[in-house]
Amino acid sequence: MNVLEVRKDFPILQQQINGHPLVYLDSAASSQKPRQVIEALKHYYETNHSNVHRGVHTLGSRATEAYELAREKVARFINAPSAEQVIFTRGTTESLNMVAYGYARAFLKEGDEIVLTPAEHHANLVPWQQAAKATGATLKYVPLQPDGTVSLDDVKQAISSKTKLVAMAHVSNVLGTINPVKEIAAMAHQVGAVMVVDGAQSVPHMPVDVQDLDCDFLAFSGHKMLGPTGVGVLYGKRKWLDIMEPTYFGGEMIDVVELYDSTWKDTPWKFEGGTPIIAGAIGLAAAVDYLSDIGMEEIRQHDHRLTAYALEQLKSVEGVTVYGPEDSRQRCGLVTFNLLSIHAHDVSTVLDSEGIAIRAGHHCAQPLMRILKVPSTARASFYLYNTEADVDALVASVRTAKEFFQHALG
Ligand code: 7TS
Repeated sequence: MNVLEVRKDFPILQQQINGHPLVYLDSAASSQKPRQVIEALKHYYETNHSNVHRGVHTLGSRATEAYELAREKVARFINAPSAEQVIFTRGTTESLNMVAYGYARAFLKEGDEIVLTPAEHHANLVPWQQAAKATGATLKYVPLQPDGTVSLDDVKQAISSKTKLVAMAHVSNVLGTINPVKEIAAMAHQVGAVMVVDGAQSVPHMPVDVQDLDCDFLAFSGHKMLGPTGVGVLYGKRKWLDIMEPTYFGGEMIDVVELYDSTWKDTPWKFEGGTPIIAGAIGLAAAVDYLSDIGMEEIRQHDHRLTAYALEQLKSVEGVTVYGPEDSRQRCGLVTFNLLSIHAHDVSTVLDSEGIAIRAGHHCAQPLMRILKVPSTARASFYLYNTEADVDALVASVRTAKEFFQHALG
């Protein structure tokens, strides 16, 4: 992979911010888009747009074909056994809520347990809290190791015959930790529980094979993997999708509608009520093509190299605290840190003045911030268009911020 060639595909990166070349280190929040994805959207709207699955005119057939082809491409990308197991949603948040409504609320009851970690993104935490309240089930948390990793012994302790659902991020959006979700899925299955994997931070950065993981559900977002905003995916095992009720009722998802009752289409269409996310799915398919052409293993290695380099460089700055595992092999694509006791928003503001975009805040993981005993952290996240020079610019700017605040604080 030639990063400098890759960068040419991303028009947004060719600009100056505050008088400096843009250094975009916030892909974990949302990635930038290559020309190929932007072109696919333009081409679709300029030549093929129409509503899908209805009418018999030519544009309708073209749009339907492109939409269903997108489903097949996404299915191949995650090695789903069939395209019918890929549901297009608005993103990870909606995908997880659909499992919380269609599976957890429908099948869990009082006394059942849902196993999570306290490092989950709110999207993989709040829906389970709500499902627990609605069903009388309880939440059980696997404690984190001091370095933020999850130990399989602790998971074993937390899982029991009461466990009905285990939900975990494949990669933490704050610590960057890669969780052993394949092994955890096997443990969940031993007690008859389902394994829900939040793949928002893994699917964009590494090969993810749902059959190899043997997860029951996988949720991810298009916008973090070069695709447009407003589209994401819920993958599910057929046996669950077939028995789950839809979340949204109305047009598109029905089979026969009577005055007092109705029946639904088969999966996945029964989960896609209303006009689906047609352009989003087509844009996501273009993103999947782009990623596949480079190769996910190649991308994983590139992100890993940058993460290892950033870890080493940031640690060399006195006053920087880095969170998460020391060993970069346990991480994927991001480094979260704080500088002295300076608020991460202030650090981020100094970096922005030098054209460097990072994320600062609680990263939608408030319980984890409490464990780390900080109100917020700064996070630099990497993707296929980042270079070692980007990391050097980050570290130089962190040093500038340190000098600035030390001077200002006297
Ligand atoms: N799960 C994880 C692990 C995430 O990182 C995110 C988004 C979500 C779920 C929710 O995804 P959405 O597309 O539905 O919003 N994470 C971040 C982040 O770390 N900074 O901004 C968004």
